[in-house]
Amino acid sequence: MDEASLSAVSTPARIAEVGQDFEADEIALATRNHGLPLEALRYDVTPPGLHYVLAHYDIPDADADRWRIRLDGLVHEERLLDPAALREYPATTVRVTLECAGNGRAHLSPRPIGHPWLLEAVGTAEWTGVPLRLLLAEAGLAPGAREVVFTGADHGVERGVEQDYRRSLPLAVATGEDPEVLVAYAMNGQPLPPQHGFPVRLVVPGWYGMAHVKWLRGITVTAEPFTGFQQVTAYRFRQEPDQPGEPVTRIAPRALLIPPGFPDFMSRTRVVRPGPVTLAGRAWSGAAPIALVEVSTDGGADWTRAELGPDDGHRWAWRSWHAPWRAEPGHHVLTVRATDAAGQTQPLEQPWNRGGYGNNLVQRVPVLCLGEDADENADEDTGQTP
Ligand SMILES: Nc1nc2c(c(=O)[nH]1)N[C@H]1C(S)=C(S)[C@@H](COP(=O)(O)O)O[C@H]1N2
Ligand SMILES: [Mo]
Repeated sequence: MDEASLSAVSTPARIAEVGQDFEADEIALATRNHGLPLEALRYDVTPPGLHYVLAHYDIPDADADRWRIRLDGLVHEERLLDPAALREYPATTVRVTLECAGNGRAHLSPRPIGHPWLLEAVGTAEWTGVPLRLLLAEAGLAPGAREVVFTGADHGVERGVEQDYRRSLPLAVATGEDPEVLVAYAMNGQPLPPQHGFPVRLVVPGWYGMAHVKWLRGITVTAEPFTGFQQVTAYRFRQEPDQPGEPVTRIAPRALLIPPGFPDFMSRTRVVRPGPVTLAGRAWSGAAPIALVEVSTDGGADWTRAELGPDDGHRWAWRSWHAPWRAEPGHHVLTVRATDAAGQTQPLEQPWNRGGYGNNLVQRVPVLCLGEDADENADEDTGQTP
């Protein structure tokens, strides 16, 4: 009899045929790992239960009293930290918009098979913890230190490779002050919920989700670049499978609409009544602050500048925006695009790669505006939007 092997239960990277239905394993991932209901874009800080969730494997069974984070490798003094010890340091709180690098993947054609996010893999939270650079400075970096590898307590198999969830950061990022990487133990002032990394996770403001290692149990300073699965196999921009690919790092600019009007249950198509409608939403970028948000109500032919909400100093969190629209009966496609201060603008054509990472194609929202006689208050703002 053949030796049992992991390849029997673990599938290689795949791209769906154009027009191919979603597979049962994609649907299973989508129900385990929920997205932000887009109407929750209305909150400056996402209520924790509405923040998107992604876990590659299982949520570990974590006991805070027995939890230890081993800080080792190229340091002068190895340390064993526990969550209570982290709370002895002065607390730092940062408001951060977190987005999965796979957000938008399910809209790609052809579709990379993976977590089938449409556009809802985003959320904003206030994370509290200790700056990583303080912990590294206390342990003392030894000569030759180049990267820092973070290990989560979750364990699984991916494309035949058994592994702990592990990611690294270059030393300059790990010890940086802008953004400042946090070893976080609280979300919105409460202990981390199990699904968001209880008891301790990493937070890397401005970077896509994969860098924010949850259930953190190891911090290792190394001399060599880390070559683990989540670093060199996953999270690379590739057109062909054999390319090394560029690493996925910071969040590309994106704007989303708070869905206007009301939805059809199954199609989720938005329905509005004729008259003034306030279009509103959020925009963010991990590279530079948001500089411009534009809205199109004719599918992308004409663009008008939206008004940005107040700059409240939360550099690493999304910014609100709004724009007036007078809805007329018929079918419309609303589109919104963000530009950041580094000059990056969302593309109108899909930026395709095999992993479906960093796809910040503009959002398109079909809207049906009902006929005049469907509404007796056509001249008033119908209050269907915030
Ligand atoms: N240990 C561990 N950390 C992890 C992951 C994981 O599977 N295991 N998933 C990463 C990915 S891909 C994303 S998008 C974010 C999601 O964070 P959230 O669930 O708190 O929104 O966690 C990251 N950190
Ligand atoms: Mo992710």
